[in-house]
Order: sequence, then structure tokens, then C-alpha cells
Amino acid sequence: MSRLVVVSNRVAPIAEGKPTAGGLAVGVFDALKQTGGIWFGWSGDIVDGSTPPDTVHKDTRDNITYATVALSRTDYDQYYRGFSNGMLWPVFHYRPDLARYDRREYAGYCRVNRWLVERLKPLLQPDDILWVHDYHLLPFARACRQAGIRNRIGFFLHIPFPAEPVMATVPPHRELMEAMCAYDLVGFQTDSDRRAFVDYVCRRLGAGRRGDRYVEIGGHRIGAGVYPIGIYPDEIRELSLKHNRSRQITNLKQGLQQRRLMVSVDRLDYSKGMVERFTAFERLLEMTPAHRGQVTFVQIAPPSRSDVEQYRRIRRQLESAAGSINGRWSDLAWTPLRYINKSYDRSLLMSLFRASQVGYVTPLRDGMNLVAKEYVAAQPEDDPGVLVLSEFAGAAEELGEGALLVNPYDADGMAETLDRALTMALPERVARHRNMLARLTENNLSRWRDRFLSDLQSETVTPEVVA
Ligand code: ADQ
Repeated sequence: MSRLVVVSNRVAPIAEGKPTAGGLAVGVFDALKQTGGIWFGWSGDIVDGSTPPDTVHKDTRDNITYATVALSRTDYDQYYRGFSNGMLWPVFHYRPDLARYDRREYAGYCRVNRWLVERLKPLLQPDDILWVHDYHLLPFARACRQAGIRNRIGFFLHIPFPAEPVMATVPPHRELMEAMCAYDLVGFQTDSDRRAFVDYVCRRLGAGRRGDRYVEIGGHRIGAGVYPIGIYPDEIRELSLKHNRSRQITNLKQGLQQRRLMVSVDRLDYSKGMVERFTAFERLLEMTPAHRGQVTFVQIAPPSRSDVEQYRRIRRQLESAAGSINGRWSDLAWTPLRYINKSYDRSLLMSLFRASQVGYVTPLRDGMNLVAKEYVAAQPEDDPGVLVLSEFAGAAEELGEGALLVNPYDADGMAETLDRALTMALPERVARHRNMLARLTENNLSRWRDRFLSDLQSETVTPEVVA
């Protein structure tokens, strides 16, 4: 097999057992661990001024070479904080109202894509295969072609692809999507994302459909496939057992005193629907007095992108909502909501999932949502918790039969579903869990990687068959 070169905005070497908040890092690291190869991208370092150093720092650990570059302050502001996270992220999550467009930021985004290609080029061998990740790098393949790179290049979008009229709110949408068409294969989390992409390029760019899984534009054929990212359920189960008797989990269980536990874990992001989730939890307490004093909701949310205004705003909203819920409902013996802005060791999180009766995962929009999958895998098979899942998470396509699906915009509906989850009888919980675990085992992380890479190499897009 050819050597694999992974390109992502941020290269985040993961030390086993250390905290990491970010689904892409978890998925890419696990994929590379199996095949070996190069992981190229930004180190996370920022240097003052407008000119970044050209040096690529290389560090080989086991079978992975981490090749990283620093960004200049200007590049960071324009490419990362500006166009990627201030414009593309909100629009791709169906929030054009939160997006902010600035031409200079877009120019910076394109410039950094070209600059990254120049840094990567000397590291490449002719038969390497390139796997590029996520919305920061939509025009990366076009820049590669312009730099004379002929290797096969695939792209995977971790976040949703918006419907065509929403995509059209990005001012340079046409140029951006034309550039995206330089990839040989583009992969999406769900079939609705794939269809939205195909719709856009056919309607707006005049591409032709070639069967179900290809489009052709200017004589170039692009594969468009569905590759839902997965997890390794066995690994998660093992992690969940590691801390089972640790002091932190034992103290938590003792502190709960037989109360039921609901858990949510997210990066602090407005797309995760945390305000709506808090509101629905309060509705549960209002509507069902039997749960007062009997259920504790733990929300773990480490801050992310805190230098983007929309993220500072959501943080303030959450602090105020948490304060008001606890002020209204707490008593000397019970705090209904524990809101924690910290990152935790993965195994501790998985043990927390295992100790809880409800996994409360309700994003307003999410490409996939690995927390939903991890929650299921961490459950004891003979007494599993219930997953309450937003219908707008990519994971709902696979877990929709076993989870209790909710619309996160419907607070009353969510409160009723939480009540149902908290009171569900054991046989139903076991049956639902079995169904979900079977799907996770079938569509695990290696299947995601193997299907994508084999399609990229063989130039055929295999249909996604949901088990
Ligand atoms: P994210 O938006 O980061 O990922 P998600 O898929 O839920 O969201 O992954 C988060 C990961 O980070 C999980 O593995 C979780 O366990 C971990 N994590 C979260 N909070 C943590 C904390 N406090 N401490 C430690 N670990 C924490 C993006 C897309 C998703 C898509 C993934 C993968 O937005 O839709 O599922 O990429 O493709």
C-alpha cells in the first residue's frame, strides 16, 4: 500500500490516556496508528507578525511522523479564527446569522492553503496518497494541483455540508466549491450531507451526475461517498472499566446517594445545543415533581475557540442559565446541575458514561457526534443507560432505532423524553442498547478508514450499507 499522508488544520499528537477534546484528532490519530505515515498541519504555535517561518518541524513517534508548521498572527486571525471559524463553521452548522464575512480573511484563508501546500510538497513521494481533513482545507487540492502535485487526494468533511441555499450565504461560495472539486474523492458523514454537496455542484456549477456516487465537472470525475466515522467499542469498554473503582468515580457515586445521573460532554460550542438542553432539563423538573431531588445532570464542556466572540457569548449564556437553574431548584442536599468547564482524561469520561443512567446528547447540528457513540459503547450490557439523541446529529442515522430521538428546539418534547429515559424498564434498555452496539461494532473506526482509503486508491466509491 502507498504511504499515507494525512493533512489537517491542527496536528494534535495524542498521548494514550491523556485528555483530548476534539473528534477529528481522535479519529485521525486512531486511523494513522494502524497504517503509519505522515500527519502534516499546524502545530498550534503562533508567531508575531505577518510572515510565518518556513520551517517544518518533524518528530517521529512509533510509526507516525508529525510534520508541523507554526502560523503567523495574521494567518491565525484570518485563516483560522476568521474565515474558518467565524464564517464556515457557523454556516455549515446552519447558523448563517452568526457568521461574519471579511474579504481579507477569505484572502488569508486561500493564502494559507497555498502556503501549506508549499511546505508539504518537499515531503511528498510520487505514490503517496493524501487524505485531507475538514473545512479549513476546502481549497487544498486545487492549490496542490497548481503546485504540480499529481498524487491522489481525498477529502473528508467532519462537519455537516449545508443545503444549497444555506451554502450560498458564504459570499465566495462559488469559488470555494470550484476549488473543492479538485479533489478526487470527497467523503461525508451522512447521506444527506453527500446529497447537499452533489445538489450544489450540479445546480450551481453545472456538474453532471455520473450514477449515484460521482459527479463530473470540466472533464474531472469526483467521487462523493458516505463514510460515517466510528469508534472502537471494545477499546471504549475497556477504558470505561479502568476508572470504575477510582476515587473520583466512587466519590461521585457516593455523593449522588442513589440519585439518577444524566451526563453530557461537549466542546463548548453553540452548535452543541447546550442552552436548549439546560432549558429542557429545567422543564423536566417543572413538569415532573417526582424527579426533583432525584436526578443530577452533569454537563462537562471545556471551552474552545475562546477568542471568537460567538464562543464567549455562548459561554456567558450557559453560566447564567446554570446559575439560574441551580438558584431556583437546589437545596442543602441537592444540586441539580453540575456544569464543569474542564477537559478530562478519556478513561475517566468513559467511566462517567458507564456510571450514568442517561446520555444526553442534543446538538442543534453535528457532523456525527462521537460522544453519542462512546456513551453507548461504555454501557454495561446487563444494565445499560439510555441515549437521548438529537435527530440533527449525524449519529442519528445509525443509532436512530436504539436511541430516543429528540428535536432540540422542542423543550417540552425533550423533557418528556428525558422522563421516559429515566424511567425505562430494563428489558427495553437492554434491547435498545444491543441494537446500537451491533451497529457500532459493524461500522467501527477501521471501517471508516479502510473504506475511504480503498475507495481513494481504487477510484471506485463503494455504497455505504448501514448494517
Ligand atoms: P467535535 O465537534 O469535536 O468533532 P465529537 O464528535 O463529539 O465533536 O468529538 C469530541 C471528542 O472529544 C470525543 O471523543 C469526546 O470524548 C472528546 N471530548 C469532548 N469533551 C471532552 C472533555 N471535556 N475531556 C476530554 N475529552 C473530551 C468534529 C465534528 C463531529 C464529528 C467529529 C469526528 O464536529 O460532528 O463527530 O469531528 O468526525
